Amino acid sequence: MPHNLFSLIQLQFLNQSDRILLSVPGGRSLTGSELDAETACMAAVLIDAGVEPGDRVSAQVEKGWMNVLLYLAVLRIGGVYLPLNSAYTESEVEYFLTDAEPRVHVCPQVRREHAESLVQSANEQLKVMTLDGDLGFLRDVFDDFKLSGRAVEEVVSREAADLASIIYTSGTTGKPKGAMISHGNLIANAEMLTEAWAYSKADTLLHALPLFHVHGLFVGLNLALVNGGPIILLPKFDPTLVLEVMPDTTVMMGVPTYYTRLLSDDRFNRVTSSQMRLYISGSAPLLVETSDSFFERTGHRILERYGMTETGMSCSNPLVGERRAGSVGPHLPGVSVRVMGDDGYSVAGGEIGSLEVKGPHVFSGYWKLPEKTASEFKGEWFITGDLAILSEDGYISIVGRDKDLIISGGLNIYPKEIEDVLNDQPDVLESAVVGVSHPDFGEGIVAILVGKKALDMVVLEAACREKLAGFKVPRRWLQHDALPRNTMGKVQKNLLRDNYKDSFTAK
Ligand code: MLC
Ligand code: AMP
Repeated sequence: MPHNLFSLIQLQFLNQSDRILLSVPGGRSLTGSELDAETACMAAVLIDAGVEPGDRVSAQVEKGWMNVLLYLAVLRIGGVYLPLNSAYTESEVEYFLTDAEPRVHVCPQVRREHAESLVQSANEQLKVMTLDGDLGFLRDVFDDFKLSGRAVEEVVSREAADLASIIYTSGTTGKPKGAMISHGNLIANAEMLTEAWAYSKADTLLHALPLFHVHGLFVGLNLALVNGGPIILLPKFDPTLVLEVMPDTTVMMGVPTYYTRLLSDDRFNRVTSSQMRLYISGSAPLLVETSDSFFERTGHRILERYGMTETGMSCSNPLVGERRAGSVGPHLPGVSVRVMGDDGYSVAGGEIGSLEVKGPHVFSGYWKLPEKTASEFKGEWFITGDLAILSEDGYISIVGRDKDLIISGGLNIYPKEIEDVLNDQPDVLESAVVGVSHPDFGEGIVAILVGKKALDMVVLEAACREKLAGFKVPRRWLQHDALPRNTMGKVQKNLLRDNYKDSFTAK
């Protein structure tokens, strides 16, 4: 059996050569044979740029069909795909390009100069290409290659353990870590989800998620591609566009914010959702209230699942059987889960403990960080950092986090990253960043600061914007004389969260 994920996807392209498998409303539609041929052409572009098996190719690009071709071509030639959130600032990107040392970085024209400046200082082998603009314009090279019939048809053979992707996730301490994800991990996860959700080529996926995180890339895109089901690829989550294409689709995946936004739109009703087979939610907790309102409005019970970058998907509510609101369901086929107490033993049903997972979908470690990797595994068990309860009948509920993490609109934000920027500002003595309930994003960010004098929050906000992606910038700013600390000297964030719990919800 071939271990390159692309080989499985290519089987579908070849078996359904005349069927449109990827379409962008108002843009291009590609059949199976076009996807195969154009991926081969993109593969030639990358090989021409010097990419060899095992080399990283990073991409901070706009979502679209070119982005899909780029991802598939990297897999095809045995490269390692490194997607970057389009909101990351230059200083955030600088870290990734220095740490991962990609051979090729694809970015927007406006970021080109900055990326090229890193060739001297950080990564001598880096070649920068853009999807828009002129110089080194990947699209132009691609079009030239297509016209002249240049393509690399070969699919590079890979072992299951060979890397397919590196995705950076931040952490409670230090810098972001690159999670190393193999072809075997991705294939195992796609197979589990196919079985659990009965996904098939009869499904059409409504794809509104970004392609730079696990949810949109490995859950959404991979699952549809491996099964040969058509994908309607939207540039982003826009309720008008989503409602327009919904009647032509059967499965939608989203973060809870997508579902609350749909519910607040009067155009969304039983008619728009009548063709739908399955709505799936994940990346952040889905409120019981949202699940119930959705059921009342559409007759569909959203299927909630749970996962993370390091593991892909681990748990899912069942397709057939009880989809329990407030729970992420039992473990997926082939996955083992356990809930551990502080004493190192698994806790009895109903008690809160630390969730650990094991299986063929679990990543192999953090890029260049063997010690960090070792500290997050107990043998083959990966410590997720989530707090959970396992019910007598095998359903997992995520009830909290053992990590200082905010999840806003499905995006993970580590307070430490923001606190580091704030603590570096001249008038700031110390800071604490917390997440509190937000009606749209689930959690919103509040910054509490202690200053040498009265602080100018506009200046602090600007400092954050310069260094951090917009979604990480706090939306409420407060100055305190001191931060509340316990006897160990640790900041009592629970008190701050409680004090400011109504920051975004107060009427
Ligand atoms: C954008 N903004 C956000 C935000 N997204 N603020 C907080 N949280 C977010 N998630 C801010 C921007 O900085 C900007 O503010 C303003 O909102 C408008 O930006 P936008 O891009 O136009 O926003 P919008 O299109 O409304 O995006 C919101 C969203 C999007 C919820 C649709 O964030 C989204 O698609 N989220 C999904 C993320 C995802 O794929 N998560 C999966 C991770 S994988 P300003 O002030 O800067 O201009 C994972 C594992 C698993 O977790 O289990 O799946
Ligand atoms: P990421 O690091 O971006 O992959 O995010 C993974 C984290 O998202 C997990 O560790 C959980 O904290 C959270 N998460 C994902 N799915 C769910 C869910 N259905 N319910 C609650 N939290 C979730």
